[in-house]
Amino acid sequence: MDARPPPYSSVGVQPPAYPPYPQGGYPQHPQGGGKPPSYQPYYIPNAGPSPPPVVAHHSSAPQPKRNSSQKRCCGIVTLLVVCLCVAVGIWLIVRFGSKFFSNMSSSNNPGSTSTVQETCYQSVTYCNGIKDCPSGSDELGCVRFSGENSTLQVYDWKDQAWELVCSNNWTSTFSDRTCSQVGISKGAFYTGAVSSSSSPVLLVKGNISPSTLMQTILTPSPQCPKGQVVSLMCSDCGTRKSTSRIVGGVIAAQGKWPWQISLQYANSHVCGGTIIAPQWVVTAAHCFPDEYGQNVGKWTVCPGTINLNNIPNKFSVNKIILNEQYDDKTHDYDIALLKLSSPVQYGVSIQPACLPSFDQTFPEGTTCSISGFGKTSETSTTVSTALMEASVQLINTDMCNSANIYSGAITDRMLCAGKLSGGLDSCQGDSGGPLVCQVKDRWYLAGVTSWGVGCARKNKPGVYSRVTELVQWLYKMMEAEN
Ligand code: 4AZ
Repeated sequence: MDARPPPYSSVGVQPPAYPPYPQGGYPQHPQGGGKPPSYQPYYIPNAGPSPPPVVAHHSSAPQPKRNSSQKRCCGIVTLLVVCLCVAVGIWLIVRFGSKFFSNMSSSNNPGSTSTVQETCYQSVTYCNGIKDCPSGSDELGCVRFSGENSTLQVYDWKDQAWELVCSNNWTSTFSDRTCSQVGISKGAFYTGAVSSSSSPVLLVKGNISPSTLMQTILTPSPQCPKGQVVSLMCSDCGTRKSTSRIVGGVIAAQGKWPWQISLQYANSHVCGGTIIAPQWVVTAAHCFPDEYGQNVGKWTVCPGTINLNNIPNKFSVNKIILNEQYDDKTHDYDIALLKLSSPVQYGVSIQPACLPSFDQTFPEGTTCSISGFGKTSETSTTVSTALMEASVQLINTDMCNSANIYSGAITDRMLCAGKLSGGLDSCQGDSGGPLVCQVKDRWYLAGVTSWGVGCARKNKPGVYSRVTELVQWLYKMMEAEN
């Protein structure tokens, strides 16, 4: 977290905090409707204490080994036969090779990076309760939450549209089942009914068991009989349970940002992250570069700490799920989800942040907060041992894309925040950490610290992954792990 005057030296785009900063220095469902998207994550499963280091990256099917020992053949017939065999071999590899090899890597190599690639060649009906694709990905991501009331929407396969759900006959069992469907299994936190004249809507029609998919027990209806729809929150998120006062300055008080974690590799802080559920942490995809980032067993998550020299809790990581669309050149889709080996216990120092609704807006100019253990100046060689915080303002994307700022590099999955005059920003080591905005009495994860040119420079604000654009991916991944 950099809160000093902008530097005069010139360094290029900050690379991710790699190699990790040892604490002492270096050694889609379309949002508005249409079909649900098919998300295909990279999975990095935990295979025990020391998974083998890995190699394969996205859809990199192992290349067939070339046979260099080609013997000299005398007869022209033998030569022709060999040529024919080679041609057939090449054709077979091109036609079936990548599928064959990618299947091998996902099923036979626990602990290695397996690309869960699923392609359904047959026609697929999304969200009708019937798993058309082998892993059932066509039935994932069929539930979402809308607006500040967090009204429930379910994708209706008949109308091929997202629809609100009437509160008639809705019970807490339905709420719990819905939350567990999106991967948050401790039971729903809040269910309410809000007025809506929306049309068409969905009505509860059937009974429910623990494995029922919500999309199978709802039926379209022109309107809600009582004009009320379900509003649902799956956790009591984004609030502080601490009574301690803020002391001022930029060092954060215990319990002020209870969703902040330190993500560590071999016990050194590398990135920040945000608790969103007892077993789930959101961070940045760029925290996991190929070379060693995929050694799941070396990563730990430290929640409830404001000082890296005093770590009260450490959790091992069970699975690292990188957004499959993450692009390390453009920083687009810079988001990852970590599944912890065991759930964290909420308390004064550990709380989840709220995930925003997919259509929640955080208007430009809103003052939000960033926190992290990142460098306190661009030229520093170490991260901060104390958790730092700063208030930043959300910056309009068109403005951020202007020629003197980031000239077009800001995609729809990004959000600029900071101070255009410089002096206040996130920095290396803050990556993956939270940009949270308070709405009423709750803090929402609006952004994930991602990149920027330098730190705290004039006209080079921090760039954050825009969570509203990625929240359906998060739910879908958690659902798939359920
Ligand atoms: C980084 O490399 C990083 N000034 C994070 C944030 C910013 C720059 C770099 C924004 O982790």
